[in-house]
Amino acid sequence: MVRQARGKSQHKRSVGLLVQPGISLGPRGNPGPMIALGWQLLNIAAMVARVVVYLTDWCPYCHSARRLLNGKGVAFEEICVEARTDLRAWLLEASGQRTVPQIFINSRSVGGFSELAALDRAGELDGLLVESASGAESPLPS
Ligand SMILES: N[C@@H](CCC(=O)N[C@@H](CS)C(=O)NCC(=O)O)C(=O)O
Repeated sequence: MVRQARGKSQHKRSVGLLVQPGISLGPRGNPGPMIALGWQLLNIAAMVARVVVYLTDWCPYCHSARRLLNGKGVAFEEICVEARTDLRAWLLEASGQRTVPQIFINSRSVGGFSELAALDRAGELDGLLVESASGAESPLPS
């Protein structure tokens, strides 16, 4: 099953449009908070990587991965591998791991939630999320 989580690229684009008024307008002539908001919205709009999460519904680590990605405002696809021995076998080959979630950014295996969170702590995740998919990446199975 493929679901689009928060995954509306139109939404991302329309959010980006709010940035300009955010920068130029502020309450009582103080643009500070609006600039901060503008930056935040700009970051959300810039999360353009293709993110795919293979998961199961009941898995706590999957929920944690979802929460982290939602917190970043990034659109991602969820592919449920509950009863999918074919996808489980492919994931083992592609990631070297047997557990879920398995996360791919622009078709590159990032690992599970622990690895995703470690990348975030190291300050490296945002950089990966703003790298746009070139279209040359190998397609991922669903
Ligand atoms: N360190 C991994 C742990 C993931 C994990 O243990 N996932 C459990 C489900 S929550 C799992 O896949 N267990 C084995 C299985 O379901 O086959 C991560 O952070 O993603």
